[in-house]
Amino acid sequence: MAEVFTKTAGWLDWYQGPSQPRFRVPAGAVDAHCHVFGPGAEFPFAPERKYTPCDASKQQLFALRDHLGFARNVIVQATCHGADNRAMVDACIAAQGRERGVATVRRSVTDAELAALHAAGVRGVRFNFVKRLVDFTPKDELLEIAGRIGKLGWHVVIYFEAVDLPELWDFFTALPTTVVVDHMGRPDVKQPVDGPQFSLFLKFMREHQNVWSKVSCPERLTVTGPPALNGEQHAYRDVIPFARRVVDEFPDRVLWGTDWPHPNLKDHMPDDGLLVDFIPHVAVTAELQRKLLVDNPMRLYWPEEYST
Ligand code: 0GY
Repeated sequence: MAEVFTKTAGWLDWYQGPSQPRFRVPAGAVDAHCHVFGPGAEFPFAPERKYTPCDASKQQLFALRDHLGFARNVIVQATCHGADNRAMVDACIAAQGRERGVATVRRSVTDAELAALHAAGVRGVRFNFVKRLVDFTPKDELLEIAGRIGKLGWHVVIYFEAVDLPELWDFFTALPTTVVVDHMGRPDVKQPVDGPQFSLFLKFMREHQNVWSKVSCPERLTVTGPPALNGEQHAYRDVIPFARRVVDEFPDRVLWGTDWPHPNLKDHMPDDGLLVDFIPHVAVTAELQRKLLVDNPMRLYWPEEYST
């Protein structure tokens, strides 16, 4: 009998019936950071997980993609599934080329398993350093994995919090692949955009041309909170200067994603339609929007279909 999972106390379900965004994403736009959770009865959550989510199926993800006007998604393996990539792979295969995946693998992964992941649409691995989400993995193990997946043309996605960047700097700058940072390295947006913490992140991108960033998750980073229900002009306004600075300075190395179904949010659950309305505040011209939503993710995840 399938195991029955009970979601973690305080866990909010994802937003039902998201609004129609006012901002129309360009044709061919990619939501480059989202997840699937289970369903637990079909794809059980990992024993080592730090939280138990609600179900968020591939059909629900595809419906959101279509509703928001995106053409494609990149599904990032969530920690609640550990290194069992079956739910993500199942979604990628079902989408018939409209989804790519970022997996979690251990050192024990075989070349045949990597080849099967590639065939399913996986183009990267995620290394997670957020202590509330994962147990520590030795750096030599991660470097070994990075060397192997680099040979497949894959990249490494890193997730960490801003206070940990100094300690992780040497490891990150030793990675031999393209490196994609989740959510701008989670800056503390109470600090100034020109302050020492975010300046270090900008230096990281400036000095290392292989480093990209997702300018995602205003709902996670904000202190001022969500937009008013009427969709006020400055949704998540305290995050805008940070994301805008990254887009302006590195327009060819930025990605954007909804982060649906928004794991671990306990204060408010964003309306994904309003999250899309955040985009023109951080990528302020049609050209920047095209780079952020189409050119950059296509170059990274669908290079065989991408031509300038
Ligand atoms: C995110 C953020 C979080 C969680 C995960 O894999 C995950 O569990 O990524 C978080 O809790 O900050 O990018 O989805």
